[in-house]
Amino acid sequence: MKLIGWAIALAAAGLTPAAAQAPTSTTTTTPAAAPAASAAGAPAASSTPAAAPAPIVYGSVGHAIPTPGIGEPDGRKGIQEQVTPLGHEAANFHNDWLLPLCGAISIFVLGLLLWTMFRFRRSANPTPSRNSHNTAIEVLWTVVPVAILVAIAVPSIKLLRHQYTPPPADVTVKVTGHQWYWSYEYPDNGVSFDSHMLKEKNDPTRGKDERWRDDRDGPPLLAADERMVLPAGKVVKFIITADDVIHSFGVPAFWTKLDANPGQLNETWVKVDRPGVYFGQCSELCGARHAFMPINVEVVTPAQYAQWIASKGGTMPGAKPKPGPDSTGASPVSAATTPAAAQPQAAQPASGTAITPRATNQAATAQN
Ligand SMILES: [Cu+2]
Repeated sequence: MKLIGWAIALAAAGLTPAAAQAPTSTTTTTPAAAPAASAAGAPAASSTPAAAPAPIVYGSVGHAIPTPGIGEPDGRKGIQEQVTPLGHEAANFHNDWLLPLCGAISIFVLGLLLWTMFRFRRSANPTPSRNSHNTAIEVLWTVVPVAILVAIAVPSIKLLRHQYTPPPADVTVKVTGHQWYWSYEYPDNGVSFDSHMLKEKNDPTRGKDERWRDDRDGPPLLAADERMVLPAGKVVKFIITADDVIHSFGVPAFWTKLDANPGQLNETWVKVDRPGVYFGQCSELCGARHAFMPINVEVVTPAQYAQWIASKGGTMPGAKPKPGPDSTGASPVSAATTPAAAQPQAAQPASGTAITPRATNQAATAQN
């Protein structure tokens, strides 16, 4: 048994370096699946001899147009508008309690300093006091700071407790960080895919057939070719891990930032109040292209979510599985290869490599 485990681990490890190469080798081919229907986006049509992939329809599920200032930076100071219960609680704690408290303390200390400098200046106070003890003041300057710390600690610990006691999840998404892209897996639906940054049209590193970023995809450096789609008003559990080095899954509008560690699962949850497109980035320095692995989350109505799952070849929990060789209809591998069917050439290995590292992790875990 152990031998078989080792064999699997070794075989998988042999393939792993290919995964590390994936961003460079696949970005040139994968996005060809989705030529920009908009812009003068002629490139994709010329290259695919067989089944041409469906053109992108902006405004449809998976391609909703972001709202300026919501879920993305827009130059404003302060915290992004929050759209989850944890986000509301944390932002209110920061804006309504921490900031005023810090402000009040700073103003009080500054006032005390100025008053002391003026009142006890040498000309006004030629013979200084020789007091070295004052019980009342000593009690006060011990008790007041303790009271302030308690006043901060209580709501802070309450917030942590809410963060770490998630309600039962309606949807689970496994998020895996790779050098340098993200992959998302919906284990209950049999859907998984990779998400790469969209390059600019004039980027010399952009492949000939690679789709370029349109303003309707999102801001530069933040738009990705595939978005994680979530249903609004449902509890979503994120299981976060990494494939190679430490990444961090951060979406500011959700108040979510959690490290993605290889060989370890971190967990957090969100419940997004309203549909929209929300952008995030890898938030842990992970290598040369750390800045180029954005996170795109599109929140839609539950009905649209079910549609999207079906369009990705997945099934909703409780729905009848599709008939086929794999009768469960929920195999991540079959689901992962489905989108690639539209483009026969090099895209298939891309999905394959996305699965392989997970096999490595599982094999390694089986050893422990
Ligand atoms: Cu990273």
